[in-house]
Amino acid sequence: MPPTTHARLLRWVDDMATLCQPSAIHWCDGSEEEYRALTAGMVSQGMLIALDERKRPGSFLARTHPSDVARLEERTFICSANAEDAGPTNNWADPVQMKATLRGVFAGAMQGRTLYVIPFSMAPIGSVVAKIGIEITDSPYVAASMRLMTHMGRPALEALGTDGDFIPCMHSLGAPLPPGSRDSSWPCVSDPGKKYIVHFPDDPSIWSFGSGYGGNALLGKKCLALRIASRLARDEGWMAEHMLILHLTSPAKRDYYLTAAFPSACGKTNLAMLEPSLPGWTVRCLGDDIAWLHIGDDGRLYAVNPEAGFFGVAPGTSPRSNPAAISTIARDTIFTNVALTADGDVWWEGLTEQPPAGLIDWQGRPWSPGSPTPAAHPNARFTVSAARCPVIDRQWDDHAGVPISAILFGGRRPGVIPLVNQAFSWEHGVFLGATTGSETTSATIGKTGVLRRDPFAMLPFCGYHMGDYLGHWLEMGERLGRHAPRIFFVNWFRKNADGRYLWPGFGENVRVLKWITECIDGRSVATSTAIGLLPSPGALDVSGLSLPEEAGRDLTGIDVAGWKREVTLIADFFRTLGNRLPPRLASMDEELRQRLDAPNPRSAQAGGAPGGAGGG
Ligand code: OXD
Ligand code: MN
Repeated sequence: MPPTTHARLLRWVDDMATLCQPSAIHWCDGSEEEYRALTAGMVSQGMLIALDERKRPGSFLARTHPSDVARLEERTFICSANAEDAGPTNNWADPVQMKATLRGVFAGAMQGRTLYVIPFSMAPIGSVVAKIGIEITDSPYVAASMRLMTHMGRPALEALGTDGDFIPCMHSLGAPLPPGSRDSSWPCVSDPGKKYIVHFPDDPSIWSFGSGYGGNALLGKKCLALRIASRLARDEGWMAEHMLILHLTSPAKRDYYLTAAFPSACGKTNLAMLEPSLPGWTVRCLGDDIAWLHIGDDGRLYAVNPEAGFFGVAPGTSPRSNPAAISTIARDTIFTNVALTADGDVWWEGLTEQPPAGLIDWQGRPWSPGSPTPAAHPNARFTVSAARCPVIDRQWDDHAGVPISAILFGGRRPGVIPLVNQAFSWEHGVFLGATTGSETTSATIGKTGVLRRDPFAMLPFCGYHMGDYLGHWLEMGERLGRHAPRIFFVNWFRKNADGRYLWPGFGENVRVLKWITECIDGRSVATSTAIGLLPSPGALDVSGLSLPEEAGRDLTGIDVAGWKREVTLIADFFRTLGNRLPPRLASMDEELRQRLDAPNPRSAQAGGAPGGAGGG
């Protein structure tokens, strides 16, 4: 018996079951027993490997099919009624035709499998911003992961009541098991051209077919909490962003809540759990990937983490880069595509300097340091509940969220972009966010290390026209007025001519956060320049760091020639957004060009800088 009398939900599940022909239906309650049964079932079927109970209690390793290792932007569609509304940065398809195509590919897709019905809430159940989704899937890996990543199970179904609104999220691996056929350890559709990750923002609803991996399959995350939510947020007057949320406390015990938007695999998890190198400072984590931002009754901007867990990039995560993440994943974690050690534990590049002997790589092959490919896939992940994090903030699942005093943007930029730059105003901050560029990473299928514009780190996640999205940010600034958080741009990834990083990063990033708090508090620590407000000489606390002088100059100075090239690249990018680009952004690029042409772009600007610097 289904555990609900919600008529629309029952009708939808019935319709999907008739279409997909599963051999059984299981309504997930989110209990511990259910999680144990799901993982034990996968271990006996060979979909999961149980890790050594003493070394990594309650933890598992999944190895995906080699074709199913990352998000698939090429096969991600925004099917709004009008093609125009999806904009030039999204793939669009006609919603009526796409639904017909999808009904065709889903027909019989779950034969021989169990259909799981997963009720979940994005944001804590009962929060003013919470949205309830129901995911249907034939993947027990997805069902188990959704329990770690979302507020999943019976309470979400109860919150829905008998007629509440929900977002239908339909998922299948696309690998039916007709009688007599053998299952594989990672069923999926191996031809990327036959996978679909489809959003219908006007319904709203989501259909995903053929991939069992991460954001393609855990539909609460990128599909609901970013692509669908960004469109709802625009319509309803809030913001759904690709941002971490952190709580910083100074030695004087002042509290600051910050959000930061960096493209995928650019260190959001590391910053969210930072262990400060400066004494007296603490960081507590509220989220590492997504923030839902709304204006509270007091006019300030509040952030809620819609997720309940972390789906973090494993390679590079180490006791040095992120000690809190290492403790978080000490137990009760599902690892995907990492290497297996001879004693039943996990390993990935960067975890230790020397790889242990006897490794098995992510594809199940013996691996040694001479092997031609990495032991862990570069986009290997850990999936773990937020509650396991030793530095989780006590307010991380607060219904109202936390008041934000600064928003950071950033990307991987080996040249030009300084370590930190404060926007003159909210409007100028929107310009900085809009012009975010970053080298591509292995979080998505495709070439890595290529500079691409990734406005607000939302390029793969904005569920409507990017030009309208930028307009929405400008409007939110007008509504926030004097309560608007300060906006900063950071770049931990600046390199010298030999390709070496100039900034030590990780725990030392607190030095930049410290300067940011001084800006928030109105201390005069910044100098107005052509590009924004840069740390005044001596204002950035680099005590105890042995930074070469030219590193300091490159990190906090202006590469005028580089910026002039940047202005042209920005103009080229803005042109791709066509006539929906807010004109104010185009004029800000032109004003930047003029400021760079002025006699001294490195010092205070005579009349060039946009107003409203607000206490540099
Ligand atoms: C993620 C991503 O998984 O951005 O968070 O790709
Ligand atoms: Mn992300």
